[in-house]
Amino acid sequence: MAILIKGGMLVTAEESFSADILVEGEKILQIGPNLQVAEAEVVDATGKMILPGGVDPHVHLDLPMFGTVSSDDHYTGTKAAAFGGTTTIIDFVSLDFPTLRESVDKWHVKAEKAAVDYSAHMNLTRFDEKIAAEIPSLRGMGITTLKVFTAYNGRLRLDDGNIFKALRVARDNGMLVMLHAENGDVIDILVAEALAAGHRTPEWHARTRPAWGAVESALRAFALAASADAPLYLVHMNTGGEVDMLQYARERGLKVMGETCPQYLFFTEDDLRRPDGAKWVCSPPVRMKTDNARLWEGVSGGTIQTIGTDHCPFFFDGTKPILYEGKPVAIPGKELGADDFTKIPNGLPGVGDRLPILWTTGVGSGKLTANQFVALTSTNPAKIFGLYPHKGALLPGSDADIVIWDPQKKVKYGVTLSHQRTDYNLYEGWELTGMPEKVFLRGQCIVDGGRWLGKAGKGQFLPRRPGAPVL
Ligand code: DUC
Ligand code: ZN
Ligand code: ZN
Repeated sequence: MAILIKGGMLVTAEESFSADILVEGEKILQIGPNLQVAEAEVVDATGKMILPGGVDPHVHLDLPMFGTVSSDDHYTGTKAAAFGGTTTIIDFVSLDFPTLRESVDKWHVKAEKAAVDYSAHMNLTRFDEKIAAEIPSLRGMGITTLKVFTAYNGRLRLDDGNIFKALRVARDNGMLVMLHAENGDVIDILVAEALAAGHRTPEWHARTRPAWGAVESALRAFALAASADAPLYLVHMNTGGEVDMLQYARERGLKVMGETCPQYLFFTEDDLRRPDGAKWVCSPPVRMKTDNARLWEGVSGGTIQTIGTDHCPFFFDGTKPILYEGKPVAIPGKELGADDFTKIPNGLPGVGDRLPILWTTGVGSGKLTANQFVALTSTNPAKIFGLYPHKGALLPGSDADIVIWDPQKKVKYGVTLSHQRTDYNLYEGWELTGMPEKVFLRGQCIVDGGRWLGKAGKGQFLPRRPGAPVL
């Protein structure tokens, strides 16, 4: 039966207006005032806001790392996403097999239990003539984005020449290169020195990965992109200096874009000095208050285009089970690095926290308009990653991925409200105003208040189009 959502305030990236939405099957059929339909299930959204489902362009699910695995898989992570109002996620394919094709095929097997719609970026962590020749075939697999690293020497990093070559292949195929910017050489030296000096605590994770490495490698990659006449997307921006570099490059007409993540807007090295500091260990690390502030300027002023999460959770204490869907689960986590910061699995939970946290701290505080919030968390990622207007939009013909948002709902947020499969939440005890009330995925209600109506395997793989716009 059709669904008629009545009386809500639609919030898009451009405007807010009162209207009804008629959903037929998986799509939005009609939007307008006082829609009358003979046979439809009516959902009263009076006093609520209607947002397009969130699009998280940066998550890691079921990712083996540090002798363990990130604790959300493609089912649990996408369920958590849905509870937080996100109906599309983009994961990463690890280049673990000889060919791109094999790596993508293996990833599909893991990903098919997703409960919301999903796609993937390709981690381009090896580059030679064979890989270069195979890249164009990724388009046929629906993958149009390549992530490269300037850190993790000997494992993930490509040298500048190969990044330049990858940028040219991407340009010729309408693909987009994404950059993890840190200085791998400097990190390796500082880590060795820190360990030799007996430094073992989590704060050394940040102290051995200096902000200047992120700043200089971001600018270096922007220069490579300019030289290759190719677009580039800077992931997980974490320093004020990167905002400065992005602004500098964009003012000069370079086709460069940026993403930050909530953790870089709120947390600092001081959090790493807490007794439970390992909870905040991620790469790149959280920085200083001045970085938080400049990143906020970047998102509110329009220099930064998207807010993703880099969701990659681990248990804080993976020796103690938690109950997940009624069953005990324990997965080795941050305790692996209790005596050595280099052994702490890198990564944080966040896929379900993103919209609730940013609504209160961004829209509630006046740093963002509701329209900017939608642009940063849904519409812009959908556009940049070739999913718009299928996703990221409230338009006739778009997928009916719809969040009924209660702007008045007050909660004390934390691990019991977020559905991420881990034993802690970075925002424990935060007082939030504004939460998702109902979440629809292609016309199906999958979250209704606290009730989970979704199912493993109901998410669809989203093949993406090449030639997506540079915003
Ligand atoms: N950073 C993390 O902290 N974890 C996963 C991948 C990444 O880039
Ligand atoms: Zn990264
Ligand atoms: Zn990442």
